[in-house]
Amino acid sequence: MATALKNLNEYNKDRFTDISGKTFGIVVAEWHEEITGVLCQGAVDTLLQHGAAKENIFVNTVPGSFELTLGAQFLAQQEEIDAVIVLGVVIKGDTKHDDYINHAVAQGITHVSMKYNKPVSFGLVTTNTLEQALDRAGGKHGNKGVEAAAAAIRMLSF
Ligand code: DLZ
Repeated sequence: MATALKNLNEYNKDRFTDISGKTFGIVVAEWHEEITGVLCQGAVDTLLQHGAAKENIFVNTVPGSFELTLGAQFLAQQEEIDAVIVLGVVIKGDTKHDDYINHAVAQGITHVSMKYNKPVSFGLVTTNTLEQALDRAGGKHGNKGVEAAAAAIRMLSF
């Protein structure tokens, strides 16, 4: 498995486009902001490391993850934006709110991506506990903001 992945990465290496002239919109939910802030930092750092210019990265916040879809649409509809990165954390509670929000965001941003023919990457951390969310925001399971940014870059190279 590790070898196969390594080969895949070798193959993809040449297919990463130059993103120095690309413009990115990031939309971040304010719920669990101590975690979404880490996701956002990971996404921004990844874009910068791959050559994006700081002035070409636009970060916007929305109240909660449910609002991420409209936030993504506000960004995607702007001609100068090349890709959108969506970041939020939804933690399971006593009710089914998490299910509704997660499905709405997944479907909503897919729709936005198709409508504007632009990458819109899904950086929504959906967990049962706060600890699991922290594990995915710079913890033992990495940083999903980094992964979402990498997915956007990869799709711009398609
Ligand atoms: C209401 C709500 C709840 C219960 N939980 C979360 C959550 O875990 N993560 C999140 O990003 N947002 C949550 N929200 C807020 C909703 O996403 C939304 O902002 C409100 O329902 C207002 O539309």
